[in-house]
Amino acid sequence: MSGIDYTDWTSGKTFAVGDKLLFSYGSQYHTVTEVSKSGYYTCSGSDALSDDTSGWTIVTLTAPGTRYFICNIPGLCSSGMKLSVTVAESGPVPSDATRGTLAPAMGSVVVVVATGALVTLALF
Ligand SMILES: [Cu+2]
Repeated sequence: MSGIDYTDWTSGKTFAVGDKLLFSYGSQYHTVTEVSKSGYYTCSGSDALSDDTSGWTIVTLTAPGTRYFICNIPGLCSSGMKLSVTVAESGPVPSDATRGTLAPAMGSVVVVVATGALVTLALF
């Protein structure tokens, strides 16, 4: 998908340590590539921290901080297929409602929050 701003879907959303991101997408068409902050802003997968094309990627948010994901298929990241998430320092766990939002497209990103609930965050 192009022309979709995935960042909009997650801006202002804070996640908790232990939450999981579950990306569901067409394996022939997209990748889930974790990159540095600069890779995120330049849409470069050359410094990839991890890369998956399986169509079903689960990322566990194990520590506080910001993590950056792009689609490494040429042209797609620059069309907005990128996602950053902020994981809160330990402290009050954000409510499930704070962590979820929804938008229509193909595939999905689902957040499995630490309380065990499933929250559809955005769609990939
Ligand atoms: Cu893509």
